[in-house]
Amino acid sequence: MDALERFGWDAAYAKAFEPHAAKGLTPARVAAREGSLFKLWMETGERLAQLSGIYKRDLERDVPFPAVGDWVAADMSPTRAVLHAVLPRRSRVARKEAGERDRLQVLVANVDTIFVVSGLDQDFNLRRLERYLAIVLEGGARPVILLNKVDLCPEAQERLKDTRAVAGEVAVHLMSAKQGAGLDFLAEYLLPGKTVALLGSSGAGKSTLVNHILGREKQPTKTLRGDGRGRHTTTSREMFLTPNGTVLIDTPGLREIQLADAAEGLRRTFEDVEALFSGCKFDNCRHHKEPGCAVLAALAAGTLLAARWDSYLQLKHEQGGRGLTPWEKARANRKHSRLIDENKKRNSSD
Ligand SMILES: Nc1nc2c(ncn2[C@@H]2O[C@H](COP(=O)(O)OP(=O)(O)O)[C@@H](O)[C@H]2O)c(=O)[nH]1
Ligand SMILES: [Mg+2]
Ligand SMILES: [Zn+2]
Repeated sequence: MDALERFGWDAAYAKAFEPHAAKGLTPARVAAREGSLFKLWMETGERLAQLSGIYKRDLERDVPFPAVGDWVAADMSPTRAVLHAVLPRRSRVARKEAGERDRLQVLVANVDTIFVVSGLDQDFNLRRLERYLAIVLEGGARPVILLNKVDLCPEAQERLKDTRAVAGEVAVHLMSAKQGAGLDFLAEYLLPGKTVALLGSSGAGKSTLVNHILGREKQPTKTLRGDGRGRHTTTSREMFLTPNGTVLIDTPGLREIQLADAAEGLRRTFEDVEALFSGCKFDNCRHHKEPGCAVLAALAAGTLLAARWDSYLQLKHEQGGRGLTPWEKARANRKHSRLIDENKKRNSSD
């Protein structure tokens, strides 16, 4: 296998690269970013490259900002490596950029599997997991949920059950990165030429798992303070090659994960919830107070947990404004706020 293939290159990428090859450019994969420099992995080794002037100018329009995992076309002249183009992405994980502007930030690109890592300590949060699932499913990668720090959690089995209830088809594994326990499942995902990225809150144990897989202390891990919050943090996304030839991407914890457009991801994350809608008596049921509403019936029967319905409404609410005029957006927001309030009232009167 040549070097590029070890980093995930295949015939389809080679095809997409043809026009760039004709211009004498070299294929490479973005392994990390350091300020305005991109660390590229290529056939002959590693190099730092900057964006071409034209590419920078085009960023204002429609070319993507290169992300870790991207395949790019670069001019590897001996004096200066310059990145000219990004190949179409096969998958990506993107969130809405923090702050007001409705811009997309691509965290990683061209990933086969995403390990969504959650600590079984204060970190455990089903609502946040739903958010991660929606984001990952939207971007076309395969999510796998890892419940880490099983050594710290006497209720691990209970939590596994609760997680499986929201995970649908997505696999869930209990493990301890620190003790190296419960890691047999890794063999199913860590395959030569495949790319696996880790996502999850800061302190969940991502870098500990990366180090375990690499068999060396490559990524700094945190020393925990008394409150369970870490101090040393992985500061950027970085790609590694495992001993068996899997490309592994560690990421820093995300403080905020706002959904960008994720209609498809939400549909797949909440298939069980949306399946109820067809059982409502009225086609235009708003699942509010309508008679014959299958959602209200499921909530009353306890087959749909109020917290999950709340979560669904909340995430739909965050999606609500997309593509609408400000006036329509305000109206949609009011409607969703009302539904969320109603649901809260219903929960507290249980
Ligand atoms: N008890 C326990 N601690 C763990 C486990 N995995 C990671 N940790 C600890 O959790 C802290 C944060 O781990 P780290 O890998 O830096 O988390 P990251 O922010 O997700 O990369 C460190 O102190 C690790 O030693 C585990 O399975 N069990
Ligand atoms: Mg880390
Ligand atoms: Zn209904």
